[in-house]
Amino acid sequence: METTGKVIKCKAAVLWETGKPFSIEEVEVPPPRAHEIRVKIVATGICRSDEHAVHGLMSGIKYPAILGHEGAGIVESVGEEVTGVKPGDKVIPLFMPQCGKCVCCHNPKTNLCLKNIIGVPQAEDEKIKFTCKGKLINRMADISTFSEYTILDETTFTKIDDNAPLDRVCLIGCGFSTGYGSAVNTAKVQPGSTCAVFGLGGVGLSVVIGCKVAGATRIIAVDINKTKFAKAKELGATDCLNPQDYDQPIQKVLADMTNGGVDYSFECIGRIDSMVAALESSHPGFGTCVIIGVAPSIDKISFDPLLMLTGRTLKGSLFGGFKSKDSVPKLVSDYMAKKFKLDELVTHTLPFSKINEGFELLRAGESSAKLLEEDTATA
Ligand code: PAD
Ligand code: ZN
Ligand code: ZN
Repeated sequence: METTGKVIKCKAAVLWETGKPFSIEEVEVPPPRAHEIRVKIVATGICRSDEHAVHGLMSGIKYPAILGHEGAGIVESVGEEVTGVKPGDKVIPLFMPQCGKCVCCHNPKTNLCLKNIIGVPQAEDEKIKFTCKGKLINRMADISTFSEYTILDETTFTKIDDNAPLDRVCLIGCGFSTGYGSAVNTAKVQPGSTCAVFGLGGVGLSVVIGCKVAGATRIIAVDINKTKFAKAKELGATDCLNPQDYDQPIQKVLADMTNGGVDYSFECIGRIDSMVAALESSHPGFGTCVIIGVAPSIDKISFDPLLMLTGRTLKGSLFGGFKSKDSVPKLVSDYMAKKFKLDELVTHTLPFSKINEGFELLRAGESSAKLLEEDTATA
């Protein structure tokens, strides 16, 4: 390709300061080094974790930064020693890397990789791949999908089916896999069980899909925004509750509805009070609560220890427990084989240049997953 080996100048959404809107800027993306590839991002979703990062609430991100971690794209060029992928191949960037070498990668009980930002912080220069107006721009989760081109280390991408629609399977890069896997891997929802899902954004709706695929017979969806209920029902929720409609705490309402509590509860909001409510709504003796929502690290969770002594299980899940490099291609194939729904999660599709409008939709609670696609006007 004519760009191979050269610096590419392209558009990216730069967050110069936390709490400010993104600026669409021209950035320079260097050629990939050994063990890296350079990818043209074709579509990217906006996840609530990006919004947390806008406000400086995700640990491990330095600013100015290019955010975005739910994308899909096409390989533009490959660095030395990269195997198994060539220009033109379709890939999904992985915010949870899988190095295949560390103690966690070798352990089937976890999908964490010690290369992960949540595990061991990487050297500063490892994170910096972009420049803009002479300044170094930091990255999010070492992948930064809010850019027309991005550099990916071989541990942070996976090749997918050549026929996969990138404007759909990008959701497998975060929200879908996170929710779906939390049900089928982390909780291991059993057929005939009862589930409660707190929060019906892209993640919570994907939990609903996972519970349904796993054979749950009752799926109770909880959200303060009633406009989310129609989609939740379409995807498999059997009951929808707005906590604001009740005088009692929602965990009490759930316990009354389910003969003492649910088999599995999932917190997909990122609020400490909802995490405790989700735990309290799981049945004593055998209930399992899975925390998925990301709360600021300064928040501390506190609850009655008796909740644990009486036999509930509290778990957390990142990326739905999926070992990313191994699992994402299979999830893409399963989507193409129509084993689960995904298209229903997309509520809006915007050109990349309207990224700030996409975030406004998220803040207004009007969307579950928003996609930003290549913007021919600004490409
Ligand atoms: P979203 O903002 O699209 O959805 C959140 C939903 O929660 C919305 O429908 C809100 O109306 C609803 N909500 C807000 N407050 C309440 C409340 N008090 N009671 C009930 N419902 C409420 O977010 P999302 O689906 O993109 O992400 C959800 C969380 O999951 C968020 O904290 C995000 O950072 C986290 C996340 N975790 C992982 C992971 O790997 N663990 C991955 C991706 C996202
Ligand atoms: Zn995400
Ligand atoms: Zn690893």
